[in-house]
Amino acid sequence: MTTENKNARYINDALRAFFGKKPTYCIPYGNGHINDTFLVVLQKRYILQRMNTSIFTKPYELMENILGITSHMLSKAAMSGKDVSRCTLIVIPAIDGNSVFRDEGGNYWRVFEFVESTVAREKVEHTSDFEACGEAFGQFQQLLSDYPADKLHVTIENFHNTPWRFENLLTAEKKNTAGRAEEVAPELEFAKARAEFCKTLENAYANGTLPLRVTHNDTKLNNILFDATTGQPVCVVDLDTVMPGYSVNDFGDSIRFGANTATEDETDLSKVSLDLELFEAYAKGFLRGCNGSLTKTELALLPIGAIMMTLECGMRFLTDYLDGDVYFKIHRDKHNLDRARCQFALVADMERKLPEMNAIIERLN
Ligand code: ADP
Ligand code: GN1
Ligand code: MG
Repeated sequence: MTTENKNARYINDALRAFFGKKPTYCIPYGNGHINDTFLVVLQKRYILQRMNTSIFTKPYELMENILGITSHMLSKAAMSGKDVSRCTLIVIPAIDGNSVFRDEGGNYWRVFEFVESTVAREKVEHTSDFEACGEAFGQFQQLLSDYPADKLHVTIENFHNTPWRFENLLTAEKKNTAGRAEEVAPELEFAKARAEFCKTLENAYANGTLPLRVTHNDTKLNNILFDATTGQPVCVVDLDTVMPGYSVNDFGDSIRFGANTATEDETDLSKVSLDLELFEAYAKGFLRGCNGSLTKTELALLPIGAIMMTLECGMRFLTDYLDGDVYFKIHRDKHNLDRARCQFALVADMERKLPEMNAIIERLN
């Protein structure tokens, strides 16, 4: 059987396991870099995902996290009289009651309710929407502030351990699996010049000044769904990496993606820069959402979080390019290299604008 035929059979098996029948249609959906996502239409719409188990190696533990987090958020929403139908992901179990289905090829599948009347965005359209997005991610962190962190499984070890990501890059350079190390010498130099900077947050954690919180850890714009009519954020999705982490990284990753004047994979680097107006709008919303819970150190480190997440993400794209594109989905030749270059160009601009970022945060406090 061809790979295509096999895949079609696995999808059909998954659909049967969750719905017991063939849907009207089932098509690839969204722009995630990790899982295979499908929109399934029966009487209602659903999201079917083939989980990426080379990355998330313990799918049952992962789903235990998601069930725990979502029921925590649902009960809080219910208590505050909010619309519970769209406030978080809702897991649909398979017919046998399990939250995960394993097909004969060893693929793991899951289903969520489709969050209706929403859109995902790849680019900020209005400054005020980005402020609302900051508030939503801040609130997300607040909602989980009383979630027992020891109940959470670590789904990816060292996910935002930037010094570890830096070491991984050096290992990838040494191994030179895809024979691309020479080609990326300038990018490697760029990262190496920031080896000490990479340790900033880990050092602050080690000396007790930066707290661990339950954080989302993947706060890019397309992991939040906006109401199709009002444009307001309604639901934070992609809960696979909810783990103990630093609030400044949740702030930083949103800035990396959403406050870039270009897209994440822009090849014309003259278009890449940090939009300070968007930075300020997001910061305003995030601080409101966090509702005064951030410590002085966290507040002071927000701009560093933005630089750190952009540098770390650039290093991860570069590592993957050196490894032969085995982690992030790519859609063209050198896609990971383009993404890495774009992140590094943004880091350089953020470094230039650090005094302005600091002044904004001081002003907002
Ligand atoms: P990945 O881990 O690959 O990024 P995501 O879980 O983020 O996968 O899903 C990919 C995209 O699918 C999201 O960016 C979002 O646009 C869309 N999506 C995910 N879950 C839902 C849902 N329950 N309802 C509507 N859209 C969704
Ligand atoms: C991945 O899953 P997705 O596409 O929302 C990645 C993030 C990166 C991001 C870069 C589990 O996010 O860490 O910042 O790509 N997710 C994982 O766009 O590695
Ligand atoms: Mg995603």
